[in-house]
Amino acid sequence: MKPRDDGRIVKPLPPDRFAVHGPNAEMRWEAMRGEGVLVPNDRFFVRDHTRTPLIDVRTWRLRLFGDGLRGAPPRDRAVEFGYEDLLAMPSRTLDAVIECAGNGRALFASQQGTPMPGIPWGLGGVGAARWRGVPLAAVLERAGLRPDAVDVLPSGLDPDFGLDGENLGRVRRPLPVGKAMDDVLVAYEMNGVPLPPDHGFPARLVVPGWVGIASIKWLGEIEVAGRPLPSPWSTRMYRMFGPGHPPGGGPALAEQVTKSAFELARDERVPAGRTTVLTGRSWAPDGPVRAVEVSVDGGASWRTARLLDGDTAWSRWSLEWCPDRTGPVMLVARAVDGTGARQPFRAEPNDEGYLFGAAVRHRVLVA
Ligand SMILES: Nc1nc2c(c(=O)[nH]1)N[C@H]1C(S)=C(S)[C@@H](COP(=O)(O)O)O[C@H]1N2
Ligand SMILES: [Mo]
Repeated sequence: MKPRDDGRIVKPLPPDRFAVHGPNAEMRWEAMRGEGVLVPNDRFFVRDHTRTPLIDVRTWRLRLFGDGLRGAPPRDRAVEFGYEDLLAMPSRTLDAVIECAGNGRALFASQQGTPMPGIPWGLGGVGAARWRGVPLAAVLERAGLRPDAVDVLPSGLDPDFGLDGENLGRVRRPLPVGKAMDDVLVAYEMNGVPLPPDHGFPARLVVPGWVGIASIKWLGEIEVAGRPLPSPWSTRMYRMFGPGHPPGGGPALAEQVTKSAFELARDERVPAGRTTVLTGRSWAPDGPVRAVEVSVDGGASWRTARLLDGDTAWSRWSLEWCPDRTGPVMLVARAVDGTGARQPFRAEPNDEGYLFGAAVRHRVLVA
């Protein structure tokens, strides 16, 4: 497949399914109405730092090196896995959400009056898919993981990333060995087909519950070390900076925050005097949400939505609503996570606009 002439994403991006921001494409939530739990590949959001590379699987290798492996192989004598090697290892299937740390960033402006720089994601920088692959733990063990290893540093095969005129090199971000050995997958399938180019073909990490940048696509190398392996994606980016945060910035972001989204277009028309079934989805970093509450009066009163799913990657919900008056209405949805915590009214501001976790306000027009 050839890349589109006008874009850096390979797959088609029809405007009824995606809002495009440079080399990134946001899922339109209204396109998920009536869909199953998982987001079809033709609707899944794309976040590319530069562009989608087209990788020849015959020459592709996943290479592991560093002093966190037995024998401390240097980069030029890395332990190698080919595509067929991965396919031959015992596989695991995992339904998981991948979500950009900046998902919801535009709501800092529209809902809290504090615009933040960066990709102006609405709430569509997220998706749930069925991933199949090999546990990262199995790959690390086969490569000879030492018990004193501390960090693994996966990096992608997409072009180097430049920021403010500086070349920061390959997109890469460290994972502590504890998380790497827990539930991380080296995925080669997405929803039953080989990973599409835009989502990391031939192999990517899937790091459940964590900010999307941890789930490195087009995996090429993994350094393993007995010391921390910082990268610009864990030091300069993907930390909380600004008032209310430690002077040099907070710790590297790891877990996401709980969110909810309506499967509605912005300013969608809703008929007056008839029952409409409002639908949406909620998700939390460490398991299913306990409840979802919806307000049809801007947050003055709340009703409990019906949860459609049990223990799934995210939870679909619905609520019947019969608006009796015409005019704009502010709908609000908030989830209660497994610990009993409710999404707050206000998200914690930070200079990069990460982790917008406040209850979403969604305007519709009753006509
Ligand atoms: N190599 C590489 N991996 C990457 C990225 C990238 O640009 N290059 N983007 C990251 C970010 S910021 C996110 S949110 C997710 C998005 O995954 P998706 O495009 O499959 O939805 O991939 C992550 N992995
Ligand atoms: Mo992201």
